Amino acid sequence: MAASLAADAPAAGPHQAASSPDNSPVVTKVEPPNWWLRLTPELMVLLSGRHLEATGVTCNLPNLVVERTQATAGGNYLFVWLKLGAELKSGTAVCRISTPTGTTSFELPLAAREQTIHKFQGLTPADVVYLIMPDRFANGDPSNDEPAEAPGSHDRSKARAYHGGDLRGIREHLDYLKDLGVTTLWLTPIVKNGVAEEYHGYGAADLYAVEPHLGSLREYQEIVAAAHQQRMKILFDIVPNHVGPKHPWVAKPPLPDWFHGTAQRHTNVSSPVSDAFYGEAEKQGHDLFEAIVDPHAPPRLWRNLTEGWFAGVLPDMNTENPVVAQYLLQNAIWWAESSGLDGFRIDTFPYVSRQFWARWHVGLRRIYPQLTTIGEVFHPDASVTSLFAGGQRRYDGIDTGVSTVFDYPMYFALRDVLLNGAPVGRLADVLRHDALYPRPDALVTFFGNHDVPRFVSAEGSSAAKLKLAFGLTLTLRGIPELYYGDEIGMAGGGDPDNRRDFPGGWREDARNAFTEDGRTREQQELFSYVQEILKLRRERTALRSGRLWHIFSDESSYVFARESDEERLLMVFNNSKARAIDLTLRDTPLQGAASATRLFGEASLKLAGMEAHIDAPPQSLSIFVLN
Ligand SMILES: [Ca+2]
Ligand SMILES: [Ca+2]
Repeated sequence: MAASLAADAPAAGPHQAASSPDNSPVVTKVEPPNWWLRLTPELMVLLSGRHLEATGVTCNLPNLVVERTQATAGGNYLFVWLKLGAELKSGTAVCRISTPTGTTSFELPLAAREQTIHKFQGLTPADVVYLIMPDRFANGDPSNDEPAEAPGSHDRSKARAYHGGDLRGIREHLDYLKDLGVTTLWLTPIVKNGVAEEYHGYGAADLYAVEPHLGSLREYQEIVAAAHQQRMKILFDIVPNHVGPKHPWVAKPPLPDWFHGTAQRHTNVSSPVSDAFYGEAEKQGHDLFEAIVDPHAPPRLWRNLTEGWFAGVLPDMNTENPVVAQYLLQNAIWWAESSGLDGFRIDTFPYVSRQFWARWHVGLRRIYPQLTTIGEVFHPDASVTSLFAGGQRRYDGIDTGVSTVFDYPMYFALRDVLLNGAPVGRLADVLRHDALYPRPDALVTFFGNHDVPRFVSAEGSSAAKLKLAFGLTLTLRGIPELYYGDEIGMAGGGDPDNRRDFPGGWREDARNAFTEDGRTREQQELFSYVQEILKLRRERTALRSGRLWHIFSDESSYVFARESDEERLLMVFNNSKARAIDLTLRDTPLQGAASATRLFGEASLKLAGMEAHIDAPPQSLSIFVLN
């Protein structure tokens, strides 16, 4: 493999050797940079450097055995597979590399695992996720705003430049998040990125380093520890599908088939067929994942989606290559073990083969059985999204292993109902598809994230509708996810306008919305509304884990119950003008209720035997407990 690549690309790497006084081997990078005892039986180390055509590799620690090696890309890389014996003791392994032109060595620190209690916790429906884009939340350390290696990268006046937010800034505001009532932070990717406009983190240039604008590995470890101390959890945003265009692998891949294609020759993520293929009248703005989960679709209909380069520019990892798969699995384990994180949000989930996910999850769960993984499947149809959920095998026999997926179908329905005047019955229609999911209660519900326009700025929106979006997301089944700043009604259009700085996160900001004094009256009203429902969620088991029952649904209203062992709650959502709703509780889990007490909102509810009379104010959500 190495020889053929060198022949294909004679101008690559080896020419650097001309500056070297001799052709002696050099190691410039070790991945992973360290590992742990009794974590995995084997470890694959990827060395970068020059003249690494090893004839032998030996390590100095007893019970650390070099199983095999493979030099590639004309000696620019050396893979070393190590067997870690059960008797191996902690210490720094020094491994000596012999080549025809000399010797060199690399070091691999091997440590005992730290205590695992209160780490790798995973999520439950009692959790509420808060999504933060670290560059845009709070600047805790102005000294890292423009790292020496990235001159000109920091400019708050430019929407696509780094703004200075960082990990320390988030850690310093954990009390704000605790006070709001969220339990789990999802930070967009923190790995080192390549260029000035990759403040968003989805263009990795080094999968084993923290982006210097955001801080250091130490600071990531500190924020996870601080969150755990506050009984909060942290989700790591991981992107096995691709790296960024500036990753050194792009110019010099470790293996000829490290990526799907090369920088010069690759396909792009696009569907070879139009939306009309499945009868859609017009472009719906999402990729045709239907073809990936369609038993009748030959590879021609989906291969571009799984092997094409995302956005035409993001180098697509060849996850079918077992060496690539091992690299990516080890990388996920390394971040987990290094930090104690509680789960992974998985980017671009459908764009990676289902077989890869199955194996990746088996490898991960062997070590971290509780860890939650959440797949991003950006699609409005539950018959599509549910097929990616783990814990089941359908026609292709593959269990992806992913704990759950985002509830994009509910996202689309919430926006359609609240903003576009779609019938409220759309909500019940989404919910009836829960039969397709192994764990519908763990679906991650949301009405906003960093990829869509802010809810309050979308056409047809209003402050009242934003409240309803919060109200429904926090009372329907699932694990809710909130997008930073929506709780104070932050505005913004499409990417990157939907990623504005949180007001008060920078010392020079005129207002500090992290404090009640710094919030405007409107911001405080909304903040209190969200805080109050989150408090109810903590107090009421039925809101967290209760079974959801439809009670009433039509064009403009949806009335639903949540039933736990302890209690029965009734939610009344009215999307139109003030109205009365008469309904019967006969043959529902609410049958036999003698009284109703309002916990939240302005509606009234009168019970007369099995019959209920509700007066619902315009555009409102109310919560009752029935006894
Ligand atoms: Ca900073
Ligand atoms: Ca892919």
